[in-house]
Amino acid sequence: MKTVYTCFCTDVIHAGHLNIIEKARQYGRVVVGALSDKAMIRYDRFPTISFEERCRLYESLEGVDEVVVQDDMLYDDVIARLKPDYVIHGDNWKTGPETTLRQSALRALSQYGGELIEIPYTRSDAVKKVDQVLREKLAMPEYRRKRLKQLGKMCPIVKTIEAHSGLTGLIAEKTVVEQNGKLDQFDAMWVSSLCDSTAKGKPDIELVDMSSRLRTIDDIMEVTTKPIILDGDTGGLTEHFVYNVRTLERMGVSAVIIEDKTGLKKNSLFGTEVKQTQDTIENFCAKISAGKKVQLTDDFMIIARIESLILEKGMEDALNRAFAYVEAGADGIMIHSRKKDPAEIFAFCDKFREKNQETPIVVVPTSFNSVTEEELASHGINIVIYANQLTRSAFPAMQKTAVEILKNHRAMEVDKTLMPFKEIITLIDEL
Ligand code: SPV
Ligand code: MG
Repeated sequence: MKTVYTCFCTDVIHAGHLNIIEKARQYGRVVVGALSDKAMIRYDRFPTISFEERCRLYESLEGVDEVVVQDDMLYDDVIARLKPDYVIHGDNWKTGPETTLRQSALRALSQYGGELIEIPYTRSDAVKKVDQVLREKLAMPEYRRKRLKQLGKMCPIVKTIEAHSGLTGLIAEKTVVEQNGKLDQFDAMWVSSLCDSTAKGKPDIELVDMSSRLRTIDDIMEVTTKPIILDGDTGGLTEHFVYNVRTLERMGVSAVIIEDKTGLKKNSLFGTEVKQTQDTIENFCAKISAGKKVQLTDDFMIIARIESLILEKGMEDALNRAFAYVEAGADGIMIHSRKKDPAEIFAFCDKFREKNQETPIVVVPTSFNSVTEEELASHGINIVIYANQLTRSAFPAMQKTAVEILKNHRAMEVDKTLMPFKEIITLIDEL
């Protein structure tokens, strides 16, 4: 008996999947590959049910003879392992980023004379609706909030990019690259105090108040599904912080990072060039504990940011604080530095990891920007935040355009550097 292989990466079965099974049965024994969690998240399909539940769902379908794991979104390994006579897939992968998957299937099948069967993709309102409902579900607070913790378990390092508006949120949500035959994208979003303030033309000194920050978060949430880490500055007064924890948790924010400074906060990238005061360990621990106490779910994270290296207080102070903050209930540690060389960050992480292998470590490599994600992960770092690069790339582009229009008394000269609006609106979803 011949075998027919197909891969599913869905939490909900629709007519399109049933059609594939129906067609596959005509060729032989049907083997369905269940795409693993870590492959699904790179493929822009964040799972809303567990891998085991997905396997059970596929097994329960009439016409499916066996379910196996597909660990990689490329087909090379699974096809080499199973050597099916046929692979069956909808013809929708002939264009767009999925062509790379199609190529991998063809490559693997050609090794032994296997065949690819492509059937017309089922385009119906019902199928479209299932896809839409799945995406909408991911935007709901209860799904979005827990997604950061889930990602921590699924990927070697959670890649986070700054967003400060609906549009930058869409860039964080939808930018996908195909490289070396693999798809990649950002995992989470950082609502930076620096960029949120800058977008409003204000300095980064906790001047933009929480109501305004919440408005920014809501704008981003309206059009995205990825988890949000909020830059909570100092967290403000503990008496206020507890209310804000409740609000953020209810909205579906996944984490707030608060830094151990007090008084008038200035941006860390100024370091010791401006007057900044570090909070005492006791006060900051009390703030963390108070926040943890009011939290209602296990999903929300309060991450403690240590400014000792920024303020040149030394490694020992940084480490002492890290262990004290974890003891007080912090769900993660962010260690910051403004050195070009990541050596002090790595030294901190290596020392911290000698005693603590569990607590997530977050870094913001704005200054030490030559480090790769792989190097960061090898020192036990779990979350990397690209904290301001979108703002810094947009600002000079906008300024240059304004200058050119002024100089030329018309817009023709700049037009070649501009994206047509037709292209911009492809980012925006239509309901
Ligand atoms: C921010 O993005 O606002 C941050 C990170 O707090 S940093 O600017 O490096 O301090
Ligand atoms: Mg900040």
